[in-house]
Amino acid sequence: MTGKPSGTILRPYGDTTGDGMVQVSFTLPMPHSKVAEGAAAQLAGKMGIDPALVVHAKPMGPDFTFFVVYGRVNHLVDTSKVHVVERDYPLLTPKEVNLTVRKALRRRLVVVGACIGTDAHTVGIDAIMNIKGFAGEKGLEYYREVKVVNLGAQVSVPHLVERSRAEKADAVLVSQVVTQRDAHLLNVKEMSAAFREAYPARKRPVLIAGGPRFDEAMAAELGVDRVFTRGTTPGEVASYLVDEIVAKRSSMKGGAR
Ligand code: B12
Repeated sequence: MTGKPSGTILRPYGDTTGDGMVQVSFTLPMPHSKVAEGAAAQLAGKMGIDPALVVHAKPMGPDFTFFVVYGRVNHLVDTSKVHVVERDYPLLTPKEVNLTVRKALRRRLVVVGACIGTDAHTVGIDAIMNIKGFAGEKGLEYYREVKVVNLGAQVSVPHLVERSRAEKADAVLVSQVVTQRDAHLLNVKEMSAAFREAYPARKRPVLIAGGPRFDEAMAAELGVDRVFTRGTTPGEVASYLVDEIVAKRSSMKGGAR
């Protein structure tokens, strides 16, 4: 094997193409010592990294040590067997979004958003919803034909359902950043179940979950229509909403209400 990518089969690369070198980091619950560094190398070995070089070890308080390990793996990656969720809707400009909503719905599209459960990480949902936006794009508040109701942090599911009903929401956007004990998954499942119970199937708002540690392929499992993850921009969300609500659903529901 020359190390050169052959077709869809790849090796990772550190110094020379295809040399198999990777870098990983982790924390062990033990004070920093030579034994701790040996333990880190042992773990890396068990992960298939051979040889494994501990290139960084830093005490994290008296009882923990953080490591960076650099070394070679022999695994190959087959890109033809990778499954990802590709964007299946056209990216629209704010002008196109406004025009399409106005023409098709003849009213503003209503979006209700919140961080649910105990999660107080609002920066992500604010990046999508608030006018200041993200990555050079303005948030949904900037879109004239989108009414944005951002409920903020630590919103309970019953309150979210109640506000969505009161606002006649077309879409509900929830953010989950904390993943401890799978809180993000459990909270989103609870949310989607509550919406299914509260609405007849055809009247239910589009449900979107977002946050940095979601897997986009989990939408069905979580009971939502779409999952957005790291690096999402407001324009992607607006374009998805138009595609889902205007193009796919308004024919079912009857656009104006
Ligand atoms: C800022 C921050 C805080 C701030 C939050 C302030 C606020 N108003 O949001 C404060 C200080 C309050 C905080 C508190 C805590 N935090 Co904190 N925090 C962070 C930090 C540094 C940055 C998060 C952030 O703002 N990212 C920027 C935004 C723009 O990115 P984003 O959230 O990924 O959002 C993007 C996408 O994911 C997506 N997206 C996100 N949501 C949604 C929703 C929808 C609908 C859509 C479409 C898209 C979308 O779009 C966004 C733009 O692309 C992270 C570490 C890190 N570097 O990520 C830790 C981190 C998230 N926090 C963490 C923890 C543990 C906590 C605390 C529990 C700490 C403590 N012991 O008290 C508390 C929990 C408080 C609570 N009740 O939730 C951990 C979570 C670990 C885990 N496994 O869950 C992290 C990862 C730090 C770490 N490495 O340990 N935190």
